[in-house]
Amino acid sequence: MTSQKTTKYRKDYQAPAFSIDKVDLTFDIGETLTRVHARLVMRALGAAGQTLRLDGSAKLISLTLDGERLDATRYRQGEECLEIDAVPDGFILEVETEIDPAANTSLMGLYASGGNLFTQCEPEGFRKITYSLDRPDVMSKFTTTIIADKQTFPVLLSNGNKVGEGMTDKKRHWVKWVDPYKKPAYLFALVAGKLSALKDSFVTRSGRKVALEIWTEPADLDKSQHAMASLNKSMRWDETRFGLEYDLDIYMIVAVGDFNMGAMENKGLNIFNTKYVLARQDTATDADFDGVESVIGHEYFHNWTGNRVTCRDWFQLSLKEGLTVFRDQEFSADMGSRAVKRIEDVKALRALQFPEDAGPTAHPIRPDAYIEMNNFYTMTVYEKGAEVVRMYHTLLGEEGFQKGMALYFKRHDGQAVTCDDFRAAMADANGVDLTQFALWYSQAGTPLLKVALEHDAVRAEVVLTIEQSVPPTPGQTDKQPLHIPFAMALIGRDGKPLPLVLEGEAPGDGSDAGSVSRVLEVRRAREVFRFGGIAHKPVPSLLRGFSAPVRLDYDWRDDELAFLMAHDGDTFSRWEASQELARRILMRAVADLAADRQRVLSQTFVDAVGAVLANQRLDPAFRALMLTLPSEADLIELIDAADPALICRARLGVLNELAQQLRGQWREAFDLNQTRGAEVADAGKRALKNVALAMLCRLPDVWPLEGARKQYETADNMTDTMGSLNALRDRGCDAREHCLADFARRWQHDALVMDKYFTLVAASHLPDTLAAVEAALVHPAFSLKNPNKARSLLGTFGRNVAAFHAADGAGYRFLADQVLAIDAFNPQVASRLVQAFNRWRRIEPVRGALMQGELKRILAHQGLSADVYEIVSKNLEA
Ligand code: B3K
Ligand code: ZN
Repeated sequence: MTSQKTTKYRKDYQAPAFSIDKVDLTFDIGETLTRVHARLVMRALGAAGQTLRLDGSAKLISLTLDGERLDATRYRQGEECLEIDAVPDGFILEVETEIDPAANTSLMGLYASGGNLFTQCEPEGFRKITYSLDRPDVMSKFTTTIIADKQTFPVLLSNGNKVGEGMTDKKRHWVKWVDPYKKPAYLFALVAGKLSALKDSFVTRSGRKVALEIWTEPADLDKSQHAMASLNKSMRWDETRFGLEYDLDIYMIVAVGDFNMGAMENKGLNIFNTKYVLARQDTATDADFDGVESVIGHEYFHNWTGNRVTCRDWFQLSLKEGLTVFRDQEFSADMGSRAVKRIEDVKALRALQFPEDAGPTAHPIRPDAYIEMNNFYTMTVYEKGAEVVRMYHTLLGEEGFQKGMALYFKRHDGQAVTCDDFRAAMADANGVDLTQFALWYSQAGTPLLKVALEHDAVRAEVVLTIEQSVPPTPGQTDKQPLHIPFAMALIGRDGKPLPLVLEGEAPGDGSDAGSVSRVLEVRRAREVFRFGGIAHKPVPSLLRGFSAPVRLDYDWRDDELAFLMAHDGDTFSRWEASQELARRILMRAVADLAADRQRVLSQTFVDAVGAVLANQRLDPAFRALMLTLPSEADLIELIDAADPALICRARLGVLNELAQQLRGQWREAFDLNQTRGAEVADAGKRALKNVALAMLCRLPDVWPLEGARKQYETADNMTDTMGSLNALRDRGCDAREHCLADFARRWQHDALVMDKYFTLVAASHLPDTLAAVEAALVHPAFSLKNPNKARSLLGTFGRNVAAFHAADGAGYRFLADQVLAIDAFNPQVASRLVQAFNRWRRIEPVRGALMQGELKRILAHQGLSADVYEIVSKNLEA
């Protein structure tokens, strides 16, 4: 664990003083300890006779320079480094270290899980294995030899191609791997253990045959087919859409149950959280299947955007992550419903990235400073980063964007580069000026667009005024106007979009004049667009497709939103109208409850929801999204000094009334969307049916609860199983107790399904949820040491607005205790969990003070990790 709490700054970047052309590693895996021998072929890049400064924290056994053993007088060791003075221009350094993978609870470097060994090196895990230059701009050719007992570790894997294997004695065997591509140390990987493989092959478009292997625990092999199918699709898609082909003879994926994040793109040897590999109809929901496909895609796409071209330094992380998320989003959009995918992505961005951008840890997609890099694998770097890449695509079009990609690879293949290099490739390939666009990389905070529309009936003109502002964020007060693509349309009385001709344009003059949907380029703080030839006041459809990661402020009337819900031809904006209307209804309900006012639910709203429910022509998956109301957490972001209890009650009141008033239609939607099996084509029906079931279970009747129980008992797929359990989750009733207990018993030996069980326990709004979560901590299937378990139970609890924000502060106290317990062995996981406190300043003052108190208690804790320290201290800064 690092205890160093020093800040690193982007402006301090210095090119490496040495290169490592070759790294030869030998891992001698013993019963408990592992010996690592590293042979580094190094070269000074600057003046001769410099001091060599290596990154490393493993136990050093010996150090040899050009064959001469160095005694302790010849080098100095610091906390995470080692210095050797006056090294020659070119030399060979041999480093011997000893590590204890079973004792490694941080899951960084080489660690044990279920008796097998795995690595995780990004961003700075390689230094826990040996001493070297552990920075992404030092790229080397790696060979890896692994020696281990053949019985205990029959499978020995590393990056690249296998070039040899044999026995060292009667019991121990060795395998040697060579990776022909230069790579930074963070892409190094090793796996050793008892694993089984699902094998397949892929023929690239130039005709090369690539072996595909997915390695899992033997018992899980029957759950890896979907991952293999997803890998095949990913490889084909990258060839057809981006023209990118795989470059090694083998591609391996290994699934491990103990993993700090989703997956890791190590060259030729991806290591995955089991959550994103294993999926079978009875154990995984439709959403899980989609998650596997998208993460398999994501890691595969990194082979070009991340591995062939990597980051110069970790401040540039979004260079590979924003781009690769954009690519995986496009992949999923091309494989399934583009409309649904876009809505899901924007939902996630708003639920998780917008609060980050408005909170104490706000940072630009290319941060300027960090204490612990692991804290910067954020929604901002990833998801806002992907939105920034998407804006290039919106501004340049698919063809222009692909020209930019081609130039990027032509210039930078085999290099470690910066976000500016990417932007330059996009600009140069298209001959456009993207200077102002650079601000998206340097400014934090979600921009606000205030839009006003005026209609002049005499001149038959619409004047659209757009004012942009970027809110202040920690350390950044002065913000500049951004370059924003703003897609829009004007919808006429008949529900059809009007041809758009801007002042000074004529159809056919080479502009977009006359098209019914346009992308306006907003650059100044205030922009005015005049559209001619519009006789009647239209309803504007704004920020279509969510063309920029901004907040939008436009004063639609309720009936205009209902109109857009029925007529907007842009599926994103159509969905957005439903959310905007619901947000208004919910906000009013909160205000009414606070003021003790009675109000009946708006008929406009009820009718608009009813119309969606009844519209059989709409994709059921899309309808399910339109019928899902903004969450309690969404409302906390919209209300100052938010009272969580009031928000929960108000939202519940609206939902209950909606359930009641449309009960016949919910029933019909439930009945009409029954399916059997788990056909992908029926996923939308399952989603809609389960939304309807959850609504029905809000009625004060018994039959829906019995209906949910029946669905649980007869379900032949996990989506429907979870649909019934979710519907029962907040209802204290026999059906709930029966189904939950049965679920936990039936799946006690399946770790991933048990994660779902712990999620259900922690997400409940029933009053005894904290007690249930405390009980779950000692459930035999639970382990605080396993990140998936900690996230399922405690991560979910931290997002449970009702339980976490209990008025007496018990939820806060509980979570703070758990964070401290986890921090002692896995700072990365603790640092994620503690972020449940990030929004404490938005909560009403009494609870806010309780949250602040817990943060102070955490900060005062002895031996706090740098990870948690960085987050908590930012939370407490003025
Ligand atoms: N690049 C890895 C993330 C590594 C996180 C280190 N804390 C997974 C990914 O984004 O594909
Ligand atoms: Zn990634």
